Amino acid sequence: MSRPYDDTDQLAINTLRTLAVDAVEQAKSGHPGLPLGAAPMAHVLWTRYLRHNPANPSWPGRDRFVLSAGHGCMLLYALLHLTGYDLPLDELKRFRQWGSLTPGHPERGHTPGVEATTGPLGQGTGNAVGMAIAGKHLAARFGEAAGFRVFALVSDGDLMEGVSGEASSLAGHLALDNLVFLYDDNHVTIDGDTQLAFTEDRAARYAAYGWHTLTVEDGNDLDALDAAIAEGIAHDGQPTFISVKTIIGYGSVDAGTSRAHSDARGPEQQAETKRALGFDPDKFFFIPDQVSARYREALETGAAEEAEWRRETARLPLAAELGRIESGDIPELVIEPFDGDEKPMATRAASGKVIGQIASQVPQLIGGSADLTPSNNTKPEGWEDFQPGAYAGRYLRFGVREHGMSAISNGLAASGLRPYAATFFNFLDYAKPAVRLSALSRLPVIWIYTHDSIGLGEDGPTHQPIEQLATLRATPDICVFRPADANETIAGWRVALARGDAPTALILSRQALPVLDPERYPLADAARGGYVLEGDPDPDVILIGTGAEVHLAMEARGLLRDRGVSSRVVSLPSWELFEEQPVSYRNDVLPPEVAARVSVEAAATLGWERYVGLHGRVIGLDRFGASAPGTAALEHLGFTSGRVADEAERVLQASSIPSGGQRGESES
Ligand SMILES: Cc1ncc(C[n+]2csc(CCOP(=O)(O)OP(=O)(O)O)c2C)c(N)n1
Repeated sequence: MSRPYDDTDQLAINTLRTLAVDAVEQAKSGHPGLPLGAAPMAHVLWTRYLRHNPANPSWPGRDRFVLSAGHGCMLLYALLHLTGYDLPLDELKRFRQWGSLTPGHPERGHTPGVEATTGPLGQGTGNAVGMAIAGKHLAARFGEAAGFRVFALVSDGDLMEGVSGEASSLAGHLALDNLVFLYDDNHVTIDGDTQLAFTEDRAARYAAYGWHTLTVEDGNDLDALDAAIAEGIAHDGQPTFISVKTIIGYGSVDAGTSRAHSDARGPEQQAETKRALGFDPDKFFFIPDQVSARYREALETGAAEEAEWRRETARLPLAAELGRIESGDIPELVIEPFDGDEKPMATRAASGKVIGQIASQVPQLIGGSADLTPSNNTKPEGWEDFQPGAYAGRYLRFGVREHGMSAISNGLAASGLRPYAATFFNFLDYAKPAVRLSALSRLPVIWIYTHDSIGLGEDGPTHQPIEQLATLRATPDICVFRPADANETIAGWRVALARGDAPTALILSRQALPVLDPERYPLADAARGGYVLEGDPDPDVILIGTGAEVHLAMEARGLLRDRGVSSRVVSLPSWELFEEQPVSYRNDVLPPEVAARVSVEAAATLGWERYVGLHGRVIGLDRFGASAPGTAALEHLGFTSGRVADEAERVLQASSIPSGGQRGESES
């Protein structure tokens, strides 16, 4: 410890507290309890240990601070304002208001200095683990100076959520000693005391995960907090978990009770709390000069630390490659197309081959699978596993932890790497909260979901996705791409890597699919989301498919031709990309005057009306699948070219009678 803690530190802590109280009162909503209890640990960390430069929030060498208990965000906003980030006091006064930089929970990319979007409890723990992996990885690949440390403030709610167990277990296994959790152990959640539902020994749980554990008995004891944080940072070979015993709502009349957790407590309590903390109740958003000066020291120390870091990293042998990673730029990709005379190939297998080709081309690529590596085809030859003592490895063994994997991947992406993370499509349900946050935070994670339909076969309805495509398509800001063959898979990977500011989900088949001849079909147009694969310029009927079902549409076209019906096959691997195209292009692909349309996709029908229109038919699946060989499951559930052709003829007949939309039956 350099300088003893003094009255200014105490005043600074109470400034954090009163800013939170005033902001919550002004907004008439929010969560004052956590800031009041946890302000001392945050103060010690931010003034003595956190390496950051408020003038440059994106300095790659900075330490990361994740407020996993995002509801306590006024604590973070106060720290960001006071230490000199571009967050004026007026923004604190506009806490939770339309258009402010201080939303109700922290949003990465919205507020300078916010590292992770948190609020859904538990997510921040996984993000922090992902960041710690990134820090270890960069240090091992490029030299110590390229790494960084990660601190997370976590609450009871964070630790109750399963995702924290998944992520923390992996962090312990990986011995991430650049990671420190500060646990706000205040024994209170919304319903009351943690005795109601959360009584395990948290420190013992973390010790069992392989973490170094420490306890601070009094969350207001600055020396004890300082010593614990210093020990956590210095401790080698394990992440550190510090239980800090705090009092929720410290200083307020509701201190120590669940009443202090949230909500404005009214002007009287506001005044009383401020008085108890030694502040004038009639001064609002008051920041004493000496407090301001103390926090603003971060600007000077931060600038010096960043300058030193720049000198050190410039001397690293692979400084140029590190610079490329930090720039976020992706090089021009060289990917060999698949030949038309190639044997049928599952798109998951094609994806594996693409990863094999790009692994050495994209320095920021890192990835893995939730224990399905041989099925997801995600490990490129030559990549080592990321393991303790082998942190330069780029292949991540996430274990059977889909949710943890996904929250961790968000942390990797937030650290400037380009992660991919894989599992069976159906297990998106185990990962969804983090996938949603990748979209909300605009993190360019590449989600790889294989075994994309009932076509996966024998594993049966427990493993066969139905509603997952609709779920993802309904999620804003994520690009969903379901390629029809190996060459469309290349297009999908190109799209995913080019999207540097949003996630992409590649939806891949387990079963082998014919490889379309790139000499014959305009397969690169798949990157536009939808295109005419083949067919007549002036068709009677349009057949639209995605993924494996595109091949059914192609076969159906042959059947229709034999019956004297002209048709066009449109492959529509990505609704989102197609919607981004100019209307003229979309009208070329799906001419408005052709009302006779049939879509075919082995998934929930929801939403397809937008492409087939009122007179079209949607061939899909609004029931669960069944255990059988994939070809049998598809056939029994109505996915045959004969069915597609029949529906097309029916639609043609019906389209001459304007009788409203009709949905195809799910089963034949
Ligand atoms: C996934 C999720 N479930 C529920 C909530 C609603 N919620 C907000 S805070 C909270 C619990 C608060 O307890 P704790 O985490 O200990 O925070 P503290 O009361 O100490 O501020 C809950 C259930 C949430 N934010 N995220």
